[in-house]
Amino acid sequence: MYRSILRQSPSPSRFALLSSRFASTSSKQPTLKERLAVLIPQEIENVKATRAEHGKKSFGPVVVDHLYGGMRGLPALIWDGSVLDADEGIRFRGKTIPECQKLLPKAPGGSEPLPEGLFWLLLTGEVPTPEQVTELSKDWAARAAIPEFVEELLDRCPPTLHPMSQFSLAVTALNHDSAFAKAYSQGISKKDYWGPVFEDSMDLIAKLPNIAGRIYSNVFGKGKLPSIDKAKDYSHNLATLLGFGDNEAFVELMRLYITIHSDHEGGNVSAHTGKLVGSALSDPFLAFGAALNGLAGPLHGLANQEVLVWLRKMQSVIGENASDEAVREYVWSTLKGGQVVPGYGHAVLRKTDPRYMAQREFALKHLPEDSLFKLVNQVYTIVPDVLLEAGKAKNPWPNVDAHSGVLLTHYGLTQMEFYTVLFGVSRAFGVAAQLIWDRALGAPLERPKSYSTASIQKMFANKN
Ligand code: FAM
Repeated sequence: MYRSILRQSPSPSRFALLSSRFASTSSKQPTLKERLAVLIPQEIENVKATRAEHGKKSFGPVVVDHLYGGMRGLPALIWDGSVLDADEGIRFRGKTIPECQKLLPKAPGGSEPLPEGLFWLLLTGEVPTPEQVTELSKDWAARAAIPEFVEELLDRCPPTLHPMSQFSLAVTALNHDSAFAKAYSQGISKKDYWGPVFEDSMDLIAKLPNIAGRIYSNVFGKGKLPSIDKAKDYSHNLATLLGFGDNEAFVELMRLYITIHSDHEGGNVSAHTGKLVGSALSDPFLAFGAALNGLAGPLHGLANQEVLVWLRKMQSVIGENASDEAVREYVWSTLKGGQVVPGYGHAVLRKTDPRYMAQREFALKHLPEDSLFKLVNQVYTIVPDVLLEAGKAKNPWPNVDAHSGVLLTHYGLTQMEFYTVLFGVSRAFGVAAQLIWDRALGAPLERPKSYSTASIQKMFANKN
């Protein structure tokens, strides 16, 4: 049976083999685009073979509750970049977060993976060489400038406009220079879509630090934006634009943060929105702008802001260094007020999110004595029991958002309204990778069927 190169986790020996092949055929290692150009025809054949063999097979029943229940768990999408297991958590192309931390190239002197490597992995299923990652850093730095009219657009936003609204506005406006939109209007053939979508995706990712930095500076009065350093990696430049480039621990945090927030399989609101909008052949800027609007919701990415708001409110009500009993009571009062406990629960996960654990490990290494970190730990020992006792949430354990704000606050990035922007910068990596593959594989317009309640009643009348 046909087996895709993309599904294989490259073993160290295979990786060595690939590297030596590159070395023997050319002194310059292939770029990401060159590598994709090789992989895409193979994957097209792989999908063809899979559909020919399994295309008419049933995937289990669709029940009426799926239609009313937010399609929870309904098998409906294909995305090879990452897969989420309810108990184990996310794997990027088959690799867990600790494996990515170990295998992906690092900055000199750094110990967290460079997100450039994660993007390469998401797109190709292969671990890039340090040289390939450096080339990607350089490529993104060269594409980083944003058009003057987008700068002006951001400068004219009132500081009271939420940073996520400003973010999506600016990203949508980048469509002005979309290579794909231009190529489409000039009659590009379907089989070539992925090329300009790749270029747009690279531009999109590259320009996000300048957009995020400008929003941060405008909204929180941080003054003139520094320039990016073309010799530095993506996370370093993002940190610089936020005013934290001299803090090596913060730069390391950004590398880890972007890596773990990049992708969470295809069905979450932001990833799915990007895919859906892209299926109409909207270019990557329009598709990702839409994804950002989904990420801005409090049940999704805005939860990282909500966690800090909730923790601070709790401290103002029960004081700092409160007893476990006082924290427990506060959690109950949140639930009794008809609100959710932000940062807890998940639509798929049924265990503590490994993204939470990766951030906890980082905190234990870099800020074990931080008082807010101690509060997060205290909350971790209390909330799951309360949620279990309340009996509604299917997953009482913390998700990624329960931890991220504490780390950012520790280094002085205390403006919680900005936190989801950083989530958005990271999520671009997954959405962009998915858009490139969707166009390469000719993914069709998405168009599921909706029903009315009356039609459901009629369909099942007199049937048990
Ligand atoms: N606090 C209180 N109630 C909760 C809860 C929480 N943390 N998590 C779930 N529930 C409730 C939920 O509201 C629902 O109540 P109703 O039956 O009254 O509607 C019930 O438990 C069953 O929900 P579920 O099946 O366990 O979860 P869902 O799949 O419907 O929703 C979440 C998943 C993430 C939206 C939900 O757990 C939640 O609201 N959590 C708090 C917000 C949050 O942290 N979101 C971030 C998720 C994160 F991973 C991300 O996307 N970035």
